[in-house]
Amino acid sequence: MASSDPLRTEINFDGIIGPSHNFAGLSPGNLAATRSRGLTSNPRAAALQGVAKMSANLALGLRQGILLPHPRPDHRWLAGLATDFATAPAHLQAQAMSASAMWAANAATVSPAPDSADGRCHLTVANLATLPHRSHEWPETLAQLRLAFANPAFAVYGPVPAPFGDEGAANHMRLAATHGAPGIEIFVYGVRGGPFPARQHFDASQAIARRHRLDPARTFFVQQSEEAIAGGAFHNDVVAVANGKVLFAHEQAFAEKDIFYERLRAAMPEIEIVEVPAASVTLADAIASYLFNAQLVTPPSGEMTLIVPEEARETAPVWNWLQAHIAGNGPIRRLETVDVRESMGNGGGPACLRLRVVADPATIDPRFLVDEARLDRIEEVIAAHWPDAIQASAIADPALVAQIESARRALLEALGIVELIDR
Ligand code: SUG
Repeated sequence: MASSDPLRTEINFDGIIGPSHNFAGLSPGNLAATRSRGLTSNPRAAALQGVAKMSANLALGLRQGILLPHPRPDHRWLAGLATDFATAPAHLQAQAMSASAMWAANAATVSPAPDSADGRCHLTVANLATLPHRSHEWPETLAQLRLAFANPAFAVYGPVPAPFGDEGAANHMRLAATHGAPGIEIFVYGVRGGPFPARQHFDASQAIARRHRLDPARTFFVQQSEEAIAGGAFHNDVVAVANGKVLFAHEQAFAEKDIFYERLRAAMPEIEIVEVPAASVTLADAIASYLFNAQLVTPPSGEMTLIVPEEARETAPVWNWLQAHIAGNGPIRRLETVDVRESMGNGGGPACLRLRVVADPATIDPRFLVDEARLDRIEEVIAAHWPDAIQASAIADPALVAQIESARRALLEALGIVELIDR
């Protein structure tokens, strides 16, 4: 196992919110997306909100990367179904148009180099096999990962085979003294979710841990509670998040949590488990506000910071709990709020929009890293090309499709990532 490396830092890769962002209500068990079904979306505003979040993260001193919108509609996927966009039935049109690749936490599971027996950073693209509109993301995601992480410091893998559902980093947490030190990796899987699907399967999580050559003594598998999934926590990152030696979770996040916490404490005595009791914040309020779908980060100042959506401020019990924690002696020292309302309308908070990779930035294709100047350029392209609004009933409009396709092309050209244009 590799030892701690000061060159390794955490980079958040945010999915740029694509020009086809719309509210088709394609995710059963995702209460926000179901509520938004049929509403008019605002792709331009959505993407600008995403850029503003990245810009705020840069201002905190964090490293920032990007993943790119996928080609939509996905003609290749439709061809595999022996149809095309103009003649496909409405449900396939909607599934082919989804901008769901924006939620980069579902792009892959990442095991940083210090955790792996071979000293490389391992990434397994998520198969997202449970829901049709997400099941066709992986080939394009894999192409992007293979470009961004082409350096031999990385090992990039194809998906775990279906039917073993895998939704990537949204169901994976890492605890480590510092980012560059060997960590503990936690895989959270679902078995039952009341009326809703359990999207992360145990066998998929186990396959990834084997593939990434993780130390079994430092790898944990824990079941997400049925009540959490049934309550709308379709991914673990809706009810828990980890950073450094802190695990921040809702009391009802895990099945058999006492045994889990005991085993974690034995493996990492310095762990700080910050549990929010249901008596202070109900599961329903935690899910509605996305309190835990926050970015828990350590900026260079060392002050552990929780980046929550505006909705957390607007939910009184959640905001009260956060204020009390900050006023007390807890490990989270600072709060930041971000406005990602358009993404939230589809159940995607600040943490859903990013994939964390611990690596030496010098080993990453620089076209996938951003500074303020590059974000300005991205903002210009979005302002000039992204549709202002999409009515859920009008996603098959040929003029809209043409605008969405040329918008993506304009972005890839501006960023010089031309390999992806006609992949
Ligand atoms: O898979 N929503 C996404 C939200 C993903 C959030 N990601 C994390 N929790 N990490 C999902 O349910 C709705 C899109 C639609 O209905 O068009 C959607 O796919």
